[in-house]
Amino acid sequence: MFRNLALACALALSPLVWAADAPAAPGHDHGAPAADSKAPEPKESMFLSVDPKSPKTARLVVVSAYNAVNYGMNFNGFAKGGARYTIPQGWTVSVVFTNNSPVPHSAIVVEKPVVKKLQMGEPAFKGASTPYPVRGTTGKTGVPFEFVADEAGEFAIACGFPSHSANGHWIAFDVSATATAPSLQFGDKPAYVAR
Ligand SMILES: [Cu+2]
Repeated sequence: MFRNLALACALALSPLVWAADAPAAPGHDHGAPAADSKAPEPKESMFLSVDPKSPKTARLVVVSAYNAVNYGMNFNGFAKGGARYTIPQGWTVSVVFTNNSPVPHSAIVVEKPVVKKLQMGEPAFKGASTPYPVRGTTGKTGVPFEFVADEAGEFAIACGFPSHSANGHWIAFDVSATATAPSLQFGDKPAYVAR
Protein backbone atom coordinates (compact mmCIF):
# COMPACT_ATOMS: atom_id res chain seq x y z
CA MET A 1 0.00 0.00 0.00
CA PHE A 2 2.70 2.47 1.00
CA ARG A 3 4.82 1.31 -1.88
CA ASN A 4 1.98 2.00 -4.33
CA LEU A 5 1.47 5.41 -2.80
CA ALA A 6 5.15 6.18 -3.17
CA LEU A 7 5.08 5.03 -6.77
CA ALA A 8 2.04 7.18 -7.50
CA CYS A 9 3.79 10.16 -5.96
CA ALA A 10 6.92 9.51 -7.97
CA LEU A 11 4.94 9.31 -11.20
CA ALA A 12 3.01 12.45 -10.37
CA LEU A 13 6.24 14.29 -9.57
CA SER A 14 8.30 13.12 -12.51
CA PRO A 15 7.05 15.77 -15.00
CA LEU A 16 8.07 18.42 -12.48
CA VAL A 17 11.51 16.88 -12.18
CA TRP A 18 11.94 16.99 -15.93
CA ALA A 19 10.66 20.55 -16.02
CA ALA A 20 13.26 21.53 -13.42
CA ASP A 21 15.96 19.89 -15.55
CA ALA A 22 14.84 21.70 -18.69
CA PRO A 23 17.21 24.16 -20.35
CA ALA A 24 17.12 27.68 -19.01
CA ALA A 25 16.82 29.29 -22.44
CA PRO A 26 13.24 28.95 -23.66
CA GLY A 27 12.20 28.17 -27.18
CA HIS A 28 15.09 25.89 -28.15
CA ASP A 29 14.97 22.17 -28.63
CA HIS A 30 18.02 21.12 -26.64
CA GLY A 31 19.59 17.77 -26.04
CA ALA A 32 18.01 16.88 -22.68
CA PRO A 33 17.14 14.27 -21.64
CA ALA A 34 18.60 12.11 -24.36
CA ALA A 35 22.32 12.61 -23.73
CA ASP A 36 24.15 9.51 -22.64
CA SER A 37 24.15 9.61 -18.84
CA LYS A 38 26.22 6.40 -18.66
CA ALA A 39 29.07 7.72 -20.79
CA PRO A 40 32.49 7.05 -19.25
CA GLU A 41 34.54 9.98 -18.03
CA PRO A 42 36.02 11.51 -21.20
CA LYS A 43 39.71 10.74 -21.77
CA GLU A 44 41.73 12.79 -24.24
CA SER A 45 43.23 9.77 -26.03
CA MET A 46 39.71 8.63 -27.01
CA PHE A 47 39.30 11.71 -29.16
CA LEU A 48 42.68 12.44 -30.75
CA SER A 49 45.32 10.34 -32.46
CA VAL A 50 47.85 10.63 -35.27
CA ASP A 51 47.20 8.46 -38.29
CA PRO A 52 50.07 5.91 -38.24
CA LYS A 53 49.81 5.39 -42.00
CA SER A 54 49.50 8.99 -43.03
CA PRO A 55 51.99 11.50 -41.63
CA LYS A 56 50.68 14.89 -40.63
CA THR A 57 47.12 13.64 -40.37
CA ALA A 58 45.30 14.14 -37.05
CA ARG A 59 42.33 11.90 -36.40
CA LEU A 60 39.59 13.47 -34.31
CA VAL A 61 36.61 11.73 -32.78
CA VAL A 62 33.92 14.32 -32.08
CA VAL A 63 30.88 13.08 -30.17
CA SER A 64 27.89 15.34 -29.79
CA ALA A 65 25.82 14.90 -26.62
CA TYR A 66 28.62 12.74 -25.27
CA ASN A 67 27.06 13.11 -21.83
CA ALA A 68 24.52 15.38 -20.13
CA VAL A 69 26.84 18.40 -19.83
CA ASN A 70 25.15 21.61 -21.08
CA TYR A 71 21.89 19.69 -21.72
CA GLY A 72 23.68 17.47 -24.21
CA MET A 73 24.94 20.42 -26.24
CA ASN A 74 28.54 19.34 -25.83
CA PHE A 75 31.33 17.74 -27.84
CA ASN A 76 33.15 14.94 -26.03
CA GLY A 77 31.61 16.16 -22.79
CA PHE A 78 32.74 19.79 -23.11
CA ALA A 79 30.89 22.99 -24.02
CA LYS A 80 31.61 26.72 -24.24
CA GLY A 81 35.21 26.24 -25.32
CA GLY A 82 36.01 24.01 -22.32
CA ALA A 83 38.09 21.67 -24.51
CA ARG A 84 40.74 22.76 -26.99
CA TYR A 85 42.24 20.98 -29.95
CA THR A 86 45.52 22.39 -31.26
CA ILE A 87 46.55 21.30 -34.76
CA PRO A 88 49.86 22.12 -36.44
CA GLN A 89 49.31 24.36 -39.44
CA GLY A 90 49.28 22.43 -42.70
CA TRP A 91 48.14 19.15 -41.19
CA THR A 92 45.18 17.22 -42.53
CA VAL A 93 42.35 16.85 -40.01
CA SER A 94 40.26 13.73 -40.36
CA VAL A 95 37.12 13.89 -38.23
CA VAL A 96 34.55 11.25 -37.38
CA PHE A 97 31.44 12.86 -35.94
CA THR A 98 28.75 10.95 -34.07
CA ASN A 99 25.71 12.12 -32.15
CA ASN A 100 24.48 10.30 -29.05
CA SER A 101 21.21 12.24 -29.00
CA PRO A 102 18.03 11.90 -31.08
CA VAL A 103 18.10 15.71 -31.23
CA PRO A 104 19.98 16.73 -34.41
CA HIS A 105 23.45 18.17 -33.98
CA SER A 106 26.35 18.81 -36.34
CA ALA A 107 29.96 19.91 -36.38
CA ILE A 108 31.40 22.80 -38.36
CA VAL A 109 34.78 24.51 -38.00
CA VAL A 110 34.33 28.28 -37.83
CA GLU A 111 36.38 31.29 -36.81
CA LYS A 112 36.10 31.69 -33.07
CA PRO A 113 33.98 34.89 -32.95
CA VAL A 114 31.32 33.16 -35.08
CA VAL A 115 30.31 30.88 -32.18
CA LYS A 116 28.21 33.69 -30.70
CA LYS A 117 26.00 33.86 -33.81
CA LEU A 118 22.73 32.01 -34.30
CA GLN A 119 23.83 30.69 -37.72
CA MET A 120 27.32 29.42 -38.42
CA GLY A 121 27.50 30.14 -42.17
CA GLU A 122 30.26 28.53 -44.22
CA PRO A 123 33.09 26.48 -42.68
CA ALA A 124 36.42 28.26 -42.16
CA PHE A 125 38.25 25.55 -44.14
CA LYS A 126 37.09 23.84 -47.29
CA GLY A 127 35.18 20.69 -46.35
CA ALA A 128 35.32 21.36 -42.60
CA SER A 129 31.80 20.36 -41.63
CA THR A 130 29.39 17.47 -41.48
CA PRO A 131 26.91 17.39 -44.38
CA TYR A 132 23.88 19.69 -43.87
CA PRO A 133 25.24 21.34 -40.70
CA VAL A 134 22.11 23.46 -40.24
CA ARG A 135 19.79 20.45 -40.33
CA GLY A 136 22.21 18.26 -38.37
CA THR A 137 22.31 14.52 -38.09
CA THR A 138 21.40 11.99 -35.44
CA GLY A 139 22.79 8.59 -34.67
CA LYS A 140 25.96 6.85 -33.69
CA THR A 141 26.92 5.95 -37.26
CA GLY A 142 30.03 7.97 -37.85
CA VAL A 143 29.83 10.93 -40.22
CA PRO A 144 33.36 11.54 -41.55
CA PHE A 145 34.81 14.74 -42.95
CA GLU A 146 38.33 15.84 -43.71
CA PHE A 147 40.08 19.14 -44.35
CA VAL A 148 43.48 20.77 -44.39
CA ALA A 149 44.16 23.21 -41.55
CA ASP A 150 46.10 25.53 -43.82
CA GLU A 151 45.62 28.77 -41.90
CA ALA A 152 46.85 29.46 -38.37
CA GLY A 153 44.46 31.08 -35.92
CA GLU A 154 41.77 30.61 -33.31
CA PHE A 155 38.82 28.61 -34.54
CA ALA A 156 36.09 26.48 -33.00
CA ILE A 157 34.29 23.25 -33.67
CA ALA A 158 30.71 24.41 -33.36
CA CYS A 159 27.29 22.88 -33.81
CA GLY A 160 25.64 24.30 -36.93
CA PHE A 161 22.11 23.65 -35.72
CA PRO A 162 20.58 27.13 -35.30
CA SER A 163 21.20 28.68 -31.86
CA HIS A 164 23.10 25.70 -30.42
CA SER A 165 26.53 27.27 -30.66
CA ALA A 166 25.27 30.50 -29.08
CA ASN A 167 24.05 28.29 -26.23
CA GLY A 168 27.50 26.83 -25.74
CA HIS A 169 27.64 23.93 -28.20
CA TRP A 170 31.26 24.55 -29.28
CA ILE A 171 34.83 23.68 -28.31
CA ALA A 172 38.03 25.49 -29.20
CA PHE A 173 40.07 24.54 -32.25
CA ASP A 174 43.43 26.27 -32.71
CA VAL A 175 45.68 25.96 -35.71
CA SER A 176 49.26 26.67 -34.65
CA ALA A 177 52.19 27.78 -36.79
CA THR A 178 54.61 26.53 -34.09
CA ALA A 179 53.10 23.27 -32.75
CA THR A 180 54.81 20.13 -34.05
CA ALA A 181 52.18 17.62 -32.89
CA PRO A 182 48.41 17.82 -32.39
CA SER A 183 47.10 18.10 -28.85
CA LEU A 184 43.86 18.14 -26.91
CA GLN A 185 43.33 19.99 -23.65
CA PHE A 186 40.41 19.40 -21.28
CA GLY A 187 39.72 22.37 -19.05
CA ASP A 188 42.92 23.56 -17.36
CA LYS A 189 44.52 20.10 -17.30
CA PRO A 190 47.87 19.74 -19.13
CA ALA A 191 47.32 19.20 -22.84
CA TYR A 192 47.48 15.63 -24.15
CA VAL A 193 49.88 15.46 -27.09
CA ALA A 194 49.25 12.76 -29.70
CA ARG A 195 52.32 11.26 -31.40
CU1 LIG B 1 23.92 21.08 -31.32
